[in-house]
Amino acid sequence: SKEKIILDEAAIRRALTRIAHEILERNKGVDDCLLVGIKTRGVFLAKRLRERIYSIEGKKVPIGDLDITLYRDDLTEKYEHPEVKKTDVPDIKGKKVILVDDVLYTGRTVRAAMDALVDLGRPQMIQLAVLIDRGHRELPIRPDYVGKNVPTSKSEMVSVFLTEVDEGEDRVSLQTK
Ligand code: 3GP
Ligand code: 5GP
Ligand code: MG
Repeated sequence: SKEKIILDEAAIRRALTRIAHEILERNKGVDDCLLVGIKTRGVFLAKRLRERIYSIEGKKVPIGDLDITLYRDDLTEKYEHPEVKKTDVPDIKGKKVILVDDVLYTGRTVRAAMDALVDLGRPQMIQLAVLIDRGHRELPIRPDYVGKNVPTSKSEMVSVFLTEVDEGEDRVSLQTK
C-alpha cells in the first residue's frame, strides 16, 4: 500500500488557525458558543481550536465531548449504525454548538451527534468543523469549516495523527490500498 502526506504539521497548524478565525468571524466573537469534539481525535482538535480562539480573542470557549461508536445493525450487512455511547457536554440550551471531528465521510456520525445534542436541550444553532472532508456523503450534511477537502475513493483511507494520541509528528495521510 502507498501512503501520501496530505497535511504536514505546519499545514494542520495553519488550517486550525484559519478555522479559529472563521469561527470568530461567522459568530461575531464566541459569546454563546460551545465546542463539542467527537472522540477521539475530534476532542483534541476542539481543544486546539479553543486554545487558538483564546490567543486571538482572549475568550475561553466551553468544551464538551461525544463518544460515538459504530454498531452493525445486522452482521450480514456492511451497513454500520453510529450510536452515541457517552456524552460530556455542558448546558447547550440557547448555545451555538460547534461540532468538531477529524474526518467527515458519510455524515452518519455527525447525524448521530446532532440527535444526541438535540436530546440534551435546544441549541440555538449547530455548526460543523472538520479537519478533512473526504466526500461520499450519504446524508444531506455539509461542514461549515473545513481544513482541507480531499477527494477520495471509497477504498482509500485517511489517517490522522495528532501528537496528543499518536506517535511522531502531526500529520494527515492518504492510504491507497
Ligand atoms: P477517531 O476516533 O480519532 O476519529 O473510528 C475509530 C477510528 O478509526 C477513528 O478515529 C478514525 O480515525 C478511524 N477510521 C479510519 N477510517 C474510518 C472509517 O471509515 N470509519 C470509521 N468509523 N473510523 C475510521
Ligand atoms: P462518517 O462516515 O460517519 O462521516 O464517519 C465516521 C467516523 O469515522 C467519523 O468520526 C470520522 O471522523 C471517521 N472516519 C471516516 N472515514 C475516515 C477516514 O478515512 N479516516 C479517518 N481517520 N477517519 C474516518
Ligand atoms: Mg473521527
